[in-house]
Amino acid sequence: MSVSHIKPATKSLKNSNAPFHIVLCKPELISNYHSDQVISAINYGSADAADPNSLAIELEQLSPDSLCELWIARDKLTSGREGDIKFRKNNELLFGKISLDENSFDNLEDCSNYAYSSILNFIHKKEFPNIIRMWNYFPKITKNENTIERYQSFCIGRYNGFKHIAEFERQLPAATAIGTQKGRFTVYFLATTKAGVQVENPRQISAYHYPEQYSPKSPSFARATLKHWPSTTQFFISGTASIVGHETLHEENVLIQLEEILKNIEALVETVRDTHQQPIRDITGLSLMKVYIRHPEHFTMIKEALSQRIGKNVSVIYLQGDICRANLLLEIEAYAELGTEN
Ligand code: 3EB
Repeated sequence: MSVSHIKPATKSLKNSNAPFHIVLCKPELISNYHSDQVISAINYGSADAADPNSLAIELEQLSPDSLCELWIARDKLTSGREGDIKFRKNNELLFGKISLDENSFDNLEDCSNYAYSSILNFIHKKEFPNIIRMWNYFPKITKNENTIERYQSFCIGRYNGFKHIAEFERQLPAATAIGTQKGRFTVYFLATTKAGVQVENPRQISAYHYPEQYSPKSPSFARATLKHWPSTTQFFISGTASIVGHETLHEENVLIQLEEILKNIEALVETVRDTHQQPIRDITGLSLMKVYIRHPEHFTMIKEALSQRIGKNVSVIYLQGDICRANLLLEIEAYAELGTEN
């Protein structure tokens, strides 16, 4: 069984079985790709506003070599817009984004609910009713507002969007929710014609079953999703923190939080390897990681420790971001393309 150790950035699309790739690359490399195959060029900290396929997320990069998260499709894409949602799609996938000015709403809960209701209404009318993965970025995530934390308002709005779907917990995608310093309320997502497979973490309570202390309506996401295609499988790991059961561990120590996070990610990797028979041995078989660090002064320490654990084949981007619980210093999400050839 072969586990791919080729850097995704050097993979040839022609020989690939995946309908799309996610690569981290220097922004100037984007012009090497045909624009009708660019799903999105996600820029952190700065963006080319003139490019309709670019998406700017207001998170500073901590590495000196600034990278762009490039989503590239195998087949040509077309663009569309419905209400506030802009999308790119081909026969296999739809990538959507919504970016809202919170000031147009009474509060963050309404803004979040509007975003989620819009997205869910939109995808259920289209040929891509299955959301595989979602990313949420908005300012000041742990700030108190109207007696609750803004993350909780976001969760309530999101939950009230999902709750109209029958057995919605079984449809929840993998997700990330990270706080920016400023900027718009932004959600982007991947939807497909056929559903993905949810994966939960045996070390953690499912977020949608968290007790009420974290949010009056629990966070609506799965720990990971597997998306099977005819000849390959993609693995999307949600933002993962130093949480065991439902509790934060190691409040004071960012390096021990890192170790706990890697144990959580390892547990997800083992689950897809052993329960879902996927060809991935351990975390060195992941394709990329996005690392969100609350305090920039922790960057060098985390980079050194993480580099030793993941080897050279995992591409990593380090971002300054606020994690949704004040006592969490670090969060890591991951993605892998898992070959199926033996
Ligand atoms: C956690 O496990 C950490 O609300 O969409 C991670 C990933 C977290 C996604 C979300 C929250 C979310 O609870 C926080």
